[in-house]
Amino acid sequence: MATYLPNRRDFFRLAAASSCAPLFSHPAWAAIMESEAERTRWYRDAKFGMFIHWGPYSLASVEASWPIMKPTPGGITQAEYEALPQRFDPALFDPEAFVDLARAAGQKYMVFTTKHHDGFCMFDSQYTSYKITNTPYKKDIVKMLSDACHGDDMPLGFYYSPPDMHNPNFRDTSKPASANWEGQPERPQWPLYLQYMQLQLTELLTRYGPVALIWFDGLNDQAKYDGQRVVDMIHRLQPETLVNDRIGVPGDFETPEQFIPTRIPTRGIKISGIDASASGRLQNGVPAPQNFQLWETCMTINNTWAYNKHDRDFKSSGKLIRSLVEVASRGGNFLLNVGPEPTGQIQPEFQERLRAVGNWLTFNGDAIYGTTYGPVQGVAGYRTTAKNKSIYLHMFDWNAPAITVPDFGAKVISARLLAKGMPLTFRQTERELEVNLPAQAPDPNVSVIALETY
Ligand code: H79
Repeated sequence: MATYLPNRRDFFRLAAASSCAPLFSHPAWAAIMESEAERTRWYRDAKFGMFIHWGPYSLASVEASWPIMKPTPGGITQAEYEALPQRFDPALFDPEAFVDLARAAGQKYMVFTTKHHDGFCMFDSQYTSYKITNTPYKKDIVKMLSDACHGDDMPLGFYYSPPDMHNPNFRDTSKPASANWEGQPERPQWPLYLQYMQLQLTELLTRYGPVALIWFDGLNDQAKYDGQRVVDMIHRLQPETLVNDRIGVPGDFETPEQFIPTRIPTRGIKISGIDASASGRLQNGVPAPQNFQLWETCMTINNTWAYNKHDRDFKSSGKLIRSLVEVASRGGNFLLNVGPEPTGQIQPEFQERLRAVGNWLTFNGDAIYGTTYGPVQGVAGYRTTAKNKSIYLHMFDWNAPAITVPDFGAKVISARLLAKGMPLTFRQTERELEVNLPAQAPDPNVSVIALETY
């Protein structure tokens, strides 16, 4: 029988309330958990963000950076790739249109590629000439986007790649990037590269207002970046900035890429590739709040991070809605990527899908924002999220006349269809809850049933 454990929000509320003894008797524990919760609160509540991969690579309909790191026969040459900035001129770029689109999608934060592995900077760094202000466009795109985000209270995070194909202190740039793209920490120049990273991060953290998070993409052997020093520096400049887990130290959240873990991630157990397997069965464990590991799945809408006119393999809006629900049901965030066109616009296929997800969230957002993993896991046909005394059943299958839910240790006082506010009749025993369903699913994608409990 499933036991309903208080969710993480409940825990922090309990720990914070002076009239209430914390669940853990050691006062240091409660203090640590509480301060962690405060730093990550906005992020936990946000649940859904927009990832943006944009750079001169968008001109060539090729993936960001990888064409020079792992060239394919007949593909773009490194020389051609490196010449792309000379033509980059996204005249139709309107940063407010990006923010408006994220809002319409129901996305609560944005993460932008300030520098991908190719080393090209979308900001006006004074430490390199390989940057946006030396293109025909000339303007600092990171500044433009930061201003638009801050003007609309949209948290903005910076993707920053530690691997840097352009910097001669990262690798011997007289050789093709494919020969040494992993970097050369054994060379005497390496400390100069680490200094370059520190200087650029200082620019990013001092010139562009509050930075919601830094999203490192360290690839392999991340220990060479001296991550703790980098994180300490970030926190000296902006204590509130969250940091992901790809610079050799654990960070604030883990980042499964292109897959959704099949269990709720717990601390001390790295989310592994095993969770990516299509046959990976859902697991029904519900961790105690203090064991929960904060995490974020990043994912593309088609199969490429950068704009690619040939990649027409778009996920449907229904699939994206279910992915968001799946992620939220395990306590995670969903960072969904767009690769803007070289014109500066976001292609209609992405816009349509994002707006469809946003439309679903207009009616069902209560079951996503501010929630954490639900008390029933690993079952077929539906997913659960939880917030305070509400439990939400996200119906993937609709099997009228009733849905049966195993006991989750809380007494239900009401059930209703969330989007319509329509009350549903139910019956609860010690073993299970049975909610009666109308014949037709009210939503073609995911219909949500809200349960209020004592
Ligand atoms: O920035 C995005 C990717 O470029 C980067 N992380 C996200 C957020 C990334 N890091 N590692 N990987 C992607 C996985 C590497 C996949 C690869 Fe490939 C397989 C590289 C080369 C073969 C994908 C497929 C990229 C080129 C072909």
